[in-house]
Amino acid sequence: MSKSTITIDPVTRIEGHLAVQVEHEGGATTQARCSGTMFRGLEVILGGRDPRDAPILTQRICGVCPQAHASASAMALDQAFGIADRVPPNGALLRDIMLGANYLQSHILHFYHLAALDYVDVTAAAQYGGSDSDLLAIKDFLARGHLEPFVPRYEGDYRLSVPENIEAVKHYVEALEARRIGHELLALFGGKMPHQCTVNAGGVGTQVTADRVVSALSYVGRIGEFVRRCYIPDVLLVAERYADYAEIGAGCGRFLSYGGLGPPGAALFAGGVLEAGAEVEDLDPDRISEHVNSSYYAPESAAASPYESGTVPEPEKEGAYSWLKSPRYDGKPCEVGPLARAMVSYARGCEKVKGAVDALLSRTGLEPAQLNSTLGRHAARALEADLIAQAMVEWICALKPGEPCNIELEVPKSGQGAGLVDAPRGSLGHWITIEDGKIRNYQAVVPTTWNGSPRDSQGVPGPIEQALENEKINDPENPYEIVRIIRSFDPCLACAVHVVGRKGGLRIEMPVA
Ligand code: NFE
Ligand code: MG
Repeated sequence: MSKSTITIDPVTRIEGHLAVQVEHEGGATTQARCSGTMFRGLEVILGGRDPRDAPILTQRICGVCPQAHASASAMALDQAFGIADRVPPNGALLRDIMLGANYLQSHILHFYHLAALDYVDVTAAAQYGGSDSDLLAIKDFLARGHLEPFVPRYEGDYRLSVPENIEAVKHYVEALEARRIGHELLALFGGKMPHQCTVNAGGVGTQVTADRVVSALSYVGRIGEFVRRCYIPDVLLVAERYADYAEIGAGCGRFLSYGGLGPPGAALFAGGVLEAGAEVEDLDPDRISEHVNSSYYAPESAAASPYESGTVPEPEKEGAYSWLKSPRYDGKPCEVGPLARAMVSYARGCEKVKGAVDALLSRTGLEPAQLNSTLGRHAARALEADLIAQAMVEWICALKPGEPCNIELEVPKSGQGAGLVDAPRGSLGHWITIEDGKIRNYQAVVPTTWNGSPRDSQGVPGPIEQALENEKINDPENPYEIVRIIRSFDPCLACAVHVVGRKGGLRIEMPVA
């Protein structure tokens, strides 16, 4: 068989605009290229503004995970203002409770409304014979020929029985409600979601009251119940029927996590960098840099530190094929996200994560090494949703009604700060430099920028690119394996390329090696 190329542009059922080109030969993939196809440049908008605008504006990077940007931005300001140790416990807890609510709705969104449709045949609902109103609504929807958003899709590898597919479609509808509850929980303390209005430097501008605490416990209890009743069992069912996906889609094998979530000393996740077969290393943010060799940015957009890296677009740049930069740790690509958090936290002996991962391994019969796979990413995300729902009960109970949630502060003339948090899709850093009381430079290095990055200064592909290489392709006209691998990373391109061109996205040609 001769060498040819599969181009998927856009990749659907992810957030934002991603194109991939995968070369294949003899039924297996060889090289892959991932391209973020839109320039956004939120960092450019921040230059010259009052630093306190940053948590408000950076949330607009994304409507899926705005809370992660609010937390990262507020933490960068806390450090730059020299007040990081004065944020009141209520403020720190509220930031994590709001971020936790964002995680829960985001993970449920990803599995049910985006990725599960790769494994669940929604059209089975046409055969439903019962009286459940949700399923009858979907059946009616299908009967009227309204198949979007379920089709078009890559066909042909659905392995659940008709009753199992129908049950999963019921959960698809319930998942919409679970996500609504997640948004309401966040809005209890943030005023609204997406893009709440209370998180800023020094804490959170709201009040803890007994009635809000009680409401928050009720909301999180309902989402946790959905996770345990539906999400975990559905992921285990997919793991059983699609067991071969524990061998498909291994990434670069190097995992990075900033850790965090929860009070100091009792954080749910550990930070570190872990390379397969090696000891976990402490994370040193000074070893993070951004490369732009394959990105549509001028060379000054890369720097040894994100404090100095800029955002200067160069859309005609020779050899470039993506609007994503290439973040690297010690010059090497790293996978970030739920799987990376699980790997690093496990290696550090974090009790709760270890318990959950060990239970998963014994239940599924998977070997630890098989977690670095398409299935491993879905499983890690589901376990994490359960752990977060449980931990949030503790965080909510630790709130002290009537006590302060933020402090008075003054904007310094100059300062620098980094806010490093783990977002639903992985490690998120915001770096700010303040001069004359205004933002001189702002740089966000975002989870999907890590995972979806193009080739770096050494020509090394990014984690998703690596996951797509050397995989079997059953039918190049119907490359379901490729989209399953990509979606397991839960890419978000809005985050990853944080100025939308006046005429929208550029359609680009990727240079084929
Ligand atoms: Ni737009 Fe985000 C998360 C962040 S991912 S969803 O999670 O930060 O690149
Ligand atoms: Mg950036």
